[in-house]
Amino acid sequence: MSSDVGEALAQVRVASGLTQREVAERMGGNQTRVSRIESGEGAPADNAAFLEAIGTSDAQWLAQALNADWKHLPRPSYLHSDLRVLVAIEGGLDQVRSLLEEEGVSKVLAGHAQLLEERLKQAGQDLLNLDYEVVYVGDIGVGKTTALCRQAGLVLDEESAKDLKGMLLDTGGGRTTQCEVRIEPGERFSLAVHPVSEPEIYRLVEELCRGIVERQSGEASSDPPDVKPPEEVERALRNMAGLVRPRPRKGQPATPDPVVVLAEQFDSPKQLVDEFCSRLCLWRRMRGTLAFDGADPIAGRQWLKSTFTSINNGRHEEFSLPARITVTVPFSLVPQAPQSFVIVDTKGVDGSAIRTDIAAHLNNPRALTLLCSKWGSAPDSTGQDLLKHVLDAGADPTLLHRVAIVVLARAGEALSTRHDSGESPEDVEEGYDLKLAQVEAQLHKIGLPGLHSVAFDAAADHPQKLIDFVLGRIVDLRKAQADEAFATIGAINQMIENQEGAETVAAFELVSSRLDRFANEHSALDLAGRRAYTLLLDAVGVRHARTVWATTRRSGHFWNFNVFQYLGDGAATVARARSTKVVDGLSAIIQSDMGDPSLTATNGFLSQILANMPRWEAAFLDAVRHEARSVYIEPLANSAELWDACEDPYGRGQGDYREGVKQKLREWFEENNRLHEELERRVYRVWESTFIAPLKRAAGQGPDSNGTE
Ligand SMILES: Nc1nc2c(ncn2[C@@H]2O[C@H](COP(=O)(O)OP(=O)(O)O)[C@@H](O)[C@H]2O)c(=O)[nH]1
Ligand SMILES: [Mg+2]
Repeated sequence: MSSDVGEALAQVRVASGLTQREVAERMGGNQTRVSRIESGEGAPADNAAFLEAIGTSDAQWLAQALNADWKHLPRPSYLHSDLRVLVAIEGGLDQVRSLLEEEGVSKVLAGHAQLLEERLKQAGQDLLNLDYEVVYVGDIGVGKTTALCRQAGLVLDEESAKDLKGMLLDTGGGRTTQCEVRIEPGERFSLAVHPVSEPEIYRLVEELCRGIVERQSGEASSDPPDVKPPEEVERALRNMAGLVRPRPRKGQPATPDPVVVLAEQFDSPKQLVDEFCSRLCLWRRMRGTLAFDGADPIAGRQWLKSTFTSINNGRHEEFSLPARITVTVPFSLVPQAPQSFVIVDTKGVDGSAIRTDIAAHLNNPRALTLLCSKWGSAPDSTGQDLLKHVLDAGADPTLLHRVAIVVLARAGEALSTRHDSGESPEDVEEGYDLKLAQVEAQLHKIGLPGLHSVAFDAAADHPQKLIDFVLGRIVDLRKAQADEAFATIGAINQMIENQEGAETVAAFELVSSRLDRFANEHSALDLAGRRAYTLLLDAVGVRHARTVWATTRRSGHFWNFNVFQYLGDGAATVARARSTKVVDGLSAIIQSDMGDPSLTATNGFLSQILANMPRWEAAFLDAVRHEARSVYIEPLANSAELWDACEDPYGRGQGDYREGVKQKLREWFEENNRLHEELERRVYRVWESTFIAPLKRAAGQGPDSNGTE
């Protein structure tokens, strides 16, 4: 027996309110026997007798868990917080498997049973897993890092935390966090840094130097183009190169910028860039990890704070410019929760949240994304645009369970909100309620009702408020998964109970043949209404010109504007317009069958098909996204001529720069229409494999379970 048995048995007894002696009496034995059972040394029969003596529903569930074979799901810990759901799922999987293995089960029934089995297995795996990520997303300077440090206890101590000074990660007046930071619980305080690539560092230095030279030289216009890298990157690079701008001192003459002084010594910008790069001493900055080797937890926190800040600012001589930092801390990030949490601090949104890193978090089924908003503008347009974008290009039915809004309040803001009447709220709580009602109304207006939101002031509110909110979202998410699992189990039971009746068989046959006919009629999609690249061209037209330029310099791969992501999402958006029509048509047929009294026996199954359709559609759209990227990435990223032609006119005052880029890209896509055709072929193929084939299988018309026709 495994070591968690005893602990689980003891827990059940404690929850029942019985003492060891009382249980011993009920069992007709002595207390020593009970205490042996609770230390996990009891034989299976002892454990069963112990649980029977206790007799609560928890005891019954644990008895079932101990009895189960766990043939379908890996055996969970007997301390698992969702043990009873998992026991029920394992039982449901057992039933559906035996049905499938029965002699002479009809192909139609087998198809249905397989769909139910897949759904239930997935639910079991989702619920078994207790690992979650909490991801903070929002504009630069809204207070993401501060809020997450409060939530996860990443502070020096409570006192300094209340002054917002003692955060273990770097916080500041915006433009502070250099890169994505992932915080994980582990053995000890440590840091792992994944650096920015050398070619990218070189490009950044080039941009930094060009910005300075153009500002200095008389030939630049009064309004030189913006070519500087972001402030936080410039700060880190200057620190790394020992070329820090001097602090202005009152009453003293201004000291010149050392990069300007350096520039004057060279004839060409290239020489300046080379000098800057050589001063970075990248060859010395090869370290990837660093750990605190002391034992004192307070010293460990201080070490983390100062080491993190120095790496984040380029002041640690062994580390290069970070592209991603992983922080490990020797404590749980949400203490007392049954789940285990990793926290992710994303880089502040600069222009648009439509970024590959943020998209990856949103698509992660284990991640809860918190869209952080300023008080005054909540829900920030950043979050609204992001949600609209992903909803247009995807169909993940669980996405909105995994996103929530956090309104970050600052001193006095709660009381500044006004009732419709124009009156001020009486206290902070009322101010919060008013604001959240406004947020909800706005979300309703853009078609996102039901999204959860919370208001939090890192300086004044107890962190428990934010912790409870996060845990509440995870509880909701898991509850929705458990409810779905029970609905699937219900459908399995209904199918098994009715499988023999002649009427039922006829009803299933009829429903199946309709589904199959529908699948055959829709195995080819309608023609695409738009081109996949339209979304990209639209974005080029509205993103900041510097951002567009930066991506042309990186052949489309800029972290803040990734051309291939837009192509993928663009293709998915076009595909979604086509698949939605089919999904709607199928839903209508299923709903009408569900209203037919002669088909009642199939209702459980049909509602499972309805619930599963968004998953098939989401898989289709993911596949399309992937195919679009793979079709375009090679030819487009390697079109050096195109990218040069796009990069070159920047800052030369030749009309609207972005319009020019848009035009050149459009021409390229039109010249390469064969890529569009290739993508279309692949879209047809993935539609067939991700939507039509599983529908036919569920209708009992596909290849059967062992793969033979
Ligand atoms: N007064 C006040 N300042 C805050 C609060 N939260 C964050 N700040 C300050 O706002 C600045 C930006 O915060 P930071 O967490 O670095 O923002 P980020 O860029 O979103 O990570 C810092 O100077 C914080 O101290 C708050 O609740 N109240
Ligand atoms: Mg930050």
